Amino acid sequence: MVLMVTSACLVSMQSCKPKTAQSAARGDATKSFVAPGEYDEFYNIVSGGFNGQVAVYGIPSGRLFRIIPVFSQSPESGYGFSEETKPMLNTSHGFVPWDDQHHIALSQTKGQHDGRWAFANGNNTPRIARIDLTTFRTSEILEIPNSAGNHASPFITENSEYVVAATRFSVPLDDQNGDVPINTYKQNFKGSISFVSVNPTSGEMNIAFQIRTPGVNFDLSRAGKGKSHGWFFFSCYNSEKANTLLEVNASAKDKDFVLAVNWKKAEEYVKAGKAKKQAVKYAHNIYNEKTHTASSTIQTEVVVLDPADCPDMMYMIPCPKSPHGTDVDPTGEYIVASGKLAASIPVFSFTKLQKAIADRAFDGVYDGITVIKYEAALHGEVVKPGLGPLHTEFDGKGNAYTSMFVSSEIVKWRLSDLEVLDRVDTYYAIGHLSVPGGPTAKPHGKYMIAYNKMTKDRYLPTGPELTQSAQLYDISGEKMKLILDFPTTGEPHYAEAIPAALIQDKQMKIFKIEENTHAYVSKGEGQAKVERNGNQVHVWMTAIRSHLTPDNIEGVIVGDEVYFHVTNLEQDWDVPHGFAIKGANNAEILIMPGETQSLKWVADRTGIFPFYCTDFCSALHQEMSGYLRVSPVGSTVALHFSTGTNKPVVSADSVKPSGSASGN
Ligand code: RUQ
Ligand code: CUA
Repeated sequence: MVLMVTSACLVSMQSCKPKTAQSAARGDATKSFVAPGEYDEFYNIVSGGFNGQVAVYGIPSGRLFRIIPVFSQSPESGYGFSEETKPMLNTSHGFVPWDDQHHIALSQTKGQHDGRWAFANGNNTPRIARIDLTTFRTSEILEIPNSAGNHASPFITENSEYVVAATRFSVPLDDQNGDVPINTYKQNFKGSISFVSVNPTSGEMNIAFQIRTPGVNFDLSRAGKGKSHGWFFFSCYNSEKANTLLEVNASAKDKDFVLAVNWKKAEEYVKAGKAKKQAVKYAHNIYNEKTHTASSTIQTEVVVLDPADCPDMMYMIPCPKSPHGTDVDPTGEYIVASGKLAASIPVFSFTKLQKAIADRAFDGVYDGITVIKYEAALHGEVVKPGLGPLHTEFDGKGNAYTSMFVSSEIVKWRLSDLEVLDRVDTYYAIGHLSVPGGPTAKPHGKYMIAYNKMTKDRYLPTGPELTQSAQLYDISGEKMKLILDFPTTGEPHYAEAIPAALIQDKQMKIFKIEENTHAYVSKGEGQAKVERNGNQVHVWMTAIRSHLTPDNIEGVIVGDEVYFHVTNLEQDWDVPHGFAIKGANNAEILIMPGETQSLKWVADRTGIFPFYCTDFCSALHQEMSGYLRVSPVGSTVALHFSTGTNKPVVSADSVKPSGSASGN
């Protein structure tokens, strides 16, 4: 199949569809079969690409369990629509309800998955999110200043000391005048790498420091581990510093670079006071599971290291042709850099890199950064592996698996002697691949998942847009075997799978109502009420099978902003209630047991507006509803609420003009 790929394919970076696809493409699905009622072996946490969310699948079944709202509003749960969650999407640009989510990093302790958090990058408006794996909800979002295109992110160190964020686009720094001609790229555009610390107890993120870099494009990265712990490796392209037609102009040079950063040394420089304060603006958003409310704070300062002040902190390793993935093997010795246009895959040795630095085996300087001699750091090259290498994962048995976009295949090769051992087709044009635990010191192996960029004929067609194509392979034997196709949502890029046993027993089942400190909680129906404050009407509402309290509300006037603060009084697992009202300009809210969430609704006309529970919660779910009456401006209808009783008289005239809210 590889032989059929023409060089035209290679140059245009387009996938060439294998001719024999249908015959070779059938897998042994019995190995992915999980019987009804049985559990999967792994949770697969998958990036959502342009849907801005993160999805959770079971492996080996490929069943979809959950879409976790992260950077995009979700009308299904009310995330980003409810008053409590809107601050999660706040940025220095204001409310940004969408992003492009590419990479996942699961928290690690001693180089192994610890099942606490999943980190996710927002590519477009640079952000990193932290998802709590006990709630499968977004707990925190941190905006990254001095960045434009947070692509090389959020890769993590072996004890979750840091997640990183390196900018894809170099741009003038945030405190510079950015109003410069684009063709002054070489003078004015700079790169930046952020080291975001992770609090070992709470998980809270903070920008510990940034490093200013030459104005290249950072693509991907991996932390060192084991012997290379303390180092970070970033692939960069556009070392040409082109600002137009990058397709051609950023591929002019024979070699770009892998940037090796000694972050332990960077920490020392920060301690020694070498980092300079810079005025910036970025949002830090945290969701509090006790108040069930997010807060957003705008931060105004970062500290930045300039490599010119920090000798020996980083080195450039030459790397053929616009490297994409830079992946570190489980031992921490090998750094695999995949040049998208290269005919071979260079594998660097951490030991040799250290020796090259000690021996000063240098090859000049790139924009102030010492360049290591290519051969001095090289373990060797995988020769003719396939076309368009992108990403490499590892099985912990000394083997590496590299995705080949152009030749649509995965190539298995041996780290020690760089010999190609096996190859298998993907359908089609694979981007990322993922072995459970592949980026850790102890891969779980067994399976490998391909995330393909083209779907073509793999599924029933659905108009111009096809579903996304993921494929599962059994890698337990010598030969890789296709065992399942499963469609995915968004456009998955990277994913990480983790043994179910590490998280399934830690799941939060309910929020304790007695611990709910929401500003508008009602801890029982007796606390339900309606109050007016100017043109704002606040409704303290409760939900329990199968009624809402209050369920009759009158005295709302056209133009009022009504806030429904709904507390779900249930204390049983799997009994959410929803809340929706006719004409709402936002979404529903879905409220978990013990939780309070608020929906804002503006009365735009007179009339009766039904509201109801949206989640089929009981046999009498359809009865779980109520009515809100809106009267015209100047009306004398008093604010009134009730459940289960009617007011004696229901006419506007009979209600006292000064009547205040009253319940039953
Ligand atoms: S990328 S297909 Cu955005 Cu991770 Cu490589
Ligand atoms: Cu509550 Cu349906």
